[in-house]
Amino acid sequence: MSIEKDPEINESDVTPKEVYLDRREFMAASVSAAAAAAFPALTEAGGHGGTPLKIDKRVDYASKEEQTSYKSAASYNNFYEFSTEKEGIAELSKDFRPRPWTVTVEGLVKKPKRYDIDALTRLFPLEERIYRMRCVEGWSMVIPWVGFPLDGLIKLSEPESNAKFVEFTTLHDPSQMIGQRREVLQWPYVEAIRLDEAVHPLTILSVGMYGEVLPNQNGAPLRLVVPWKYGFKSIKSIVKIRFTQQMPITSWMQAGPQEYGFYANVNPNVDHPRWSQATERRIGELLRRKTLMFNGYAEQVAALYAGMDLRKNF
Ligand SMILES: Nc1nc2c(c(=O)[nH]1)N[C@H]1C(S)=C(S)[C@@H](COP(=O)(O)O)O[C@H]1N2
Ligand SMILES: [Mo]
Repeated sequence: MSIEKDPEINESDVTPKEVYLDRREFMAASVSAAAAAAFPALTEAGGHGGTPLKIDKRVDYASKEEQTSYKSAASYNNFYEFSTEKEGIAELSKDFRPRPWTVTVEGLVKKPKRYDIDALTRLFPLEERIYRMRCVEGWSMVIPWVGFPLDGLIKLSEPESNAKFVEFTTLHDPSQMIGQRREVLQWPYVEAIRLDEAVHPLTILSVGMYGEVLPNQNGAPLRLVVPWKYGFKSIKSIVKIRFTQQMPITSWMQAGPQEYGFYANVNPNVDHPRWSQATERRIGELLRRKTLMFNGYAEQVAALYAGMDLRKNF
């Protein structure tokens, strides 16, 4: 259906909607009708309101386990920059501005560069990756992320031979992120992984989920996803990626070194000092499940830690 005004059509042929909607409402209706026409599959399947992304490849890395509902993934969040209350973050982040946005790649690389987020995204084919995600607090979800392997950006950046770690930094802007007005963590939020973890094919930079651009509460416009590690490694709203020789001090190591180690690999055999990590509550399920070694990705990643004592390197 077209609700555009056609000069060939006289007033009596115009859809009645236009008659009773005021001009602003009418424009809004036209825009959503145009969006529906452009993306019929999404709206028929029940779209979520985010901008749909063009996806080149889809792979399920979660053994066909049921996906967490979009509603849960978008309304039960950890994002201390806004609040420590998981249910409050969607609302508190609704006016956050993820564009314009730049991401700086710096440190021990031959090709340091500042990227516009959309230019960066266009450099890589987008993939949908369905991953299990496990929070250190004991809950888990299955999320269809949209993104690209971090390895692609690392190759473009040409790390120096002495680069051993990759450090990520979240935006620091207390005017937009009201949780940053209190020192609940050291701001800005910093996370880091080893370079060999960063180039691992399971490690992605995500720009979307459920086929759409990332909602603010999930880390728009760019977040890391490392599915075999506790959720806090998957840093949100990244503005800087820095290559270093020394192991960086991350925000969580700084906040509680006995509780949050650098590696943070999901490990049911190594308890958090204050609780067991043997089981988890999958959001949407009643009974707890057993937590899997490396969150179920042991086959792909265990070799990265060969010979390491995972109790010491937690
Ligand atoms: N910048 C930033 N990134 C962050 C966090 C945070 O507080 N700030 N929380 C982490 C934690 S503890 C988890 S479990 C995941 C939650 O991601 P989700 O809200 O998309 O499920 O984000 C991680 N990334
Ligand atoms: Mo978490």
